[in-house]
Amino acid sequence: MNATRAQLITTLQQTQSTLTRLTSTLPDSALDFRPSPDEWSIREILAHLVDDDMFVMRTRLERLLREDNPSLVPHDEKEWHSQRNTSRDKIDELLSDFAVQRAASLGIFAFLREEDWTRTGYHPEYGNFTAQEWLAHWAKHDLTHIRQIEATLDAYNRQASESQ
Ligand code: NI
Repeated sequence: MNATRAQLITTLQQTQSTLTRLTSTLPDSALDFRPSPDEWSIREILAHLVDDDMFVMRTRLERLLREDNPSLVPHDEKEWHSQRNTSRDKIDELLSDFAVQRAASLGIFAFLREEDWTRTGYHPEYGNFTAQEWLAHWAKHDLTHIRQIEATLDAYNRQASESQ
């Protein structure tokens, strides 16, 4: 396995422990805090990461592997947010659901043979991409949302100290 690929997989492996470290002991007031009315709370970011692994990221990877250059459909996050299942929104549920989904996703990456990494799909926003490029996109998506959680937590802590 090449170094970049191994590094990207390590990034995906580390997300679960990073999310746990950042969020597992937060009070509900921090989990539900919004930096602004149209931004997601930390709880919603975690739910997005669970659902994305289950319904978007891994589903697209599976289609890449099973179909020849499948045409993938854009995922509407606003629609997702308004329709999402909120029945497993407790912090321990979100973190354990993420662990299960991420393990399943990593299981697929571990299963790929060298020739599988060059399989392609087409997406209207991203154009043509390979399984390898999808892995890079996925790792970047993790890091973007981890930074978003950190920034939201900073904003929460700032307003909490200002209101004292
Ligand atoms: Ni996202």
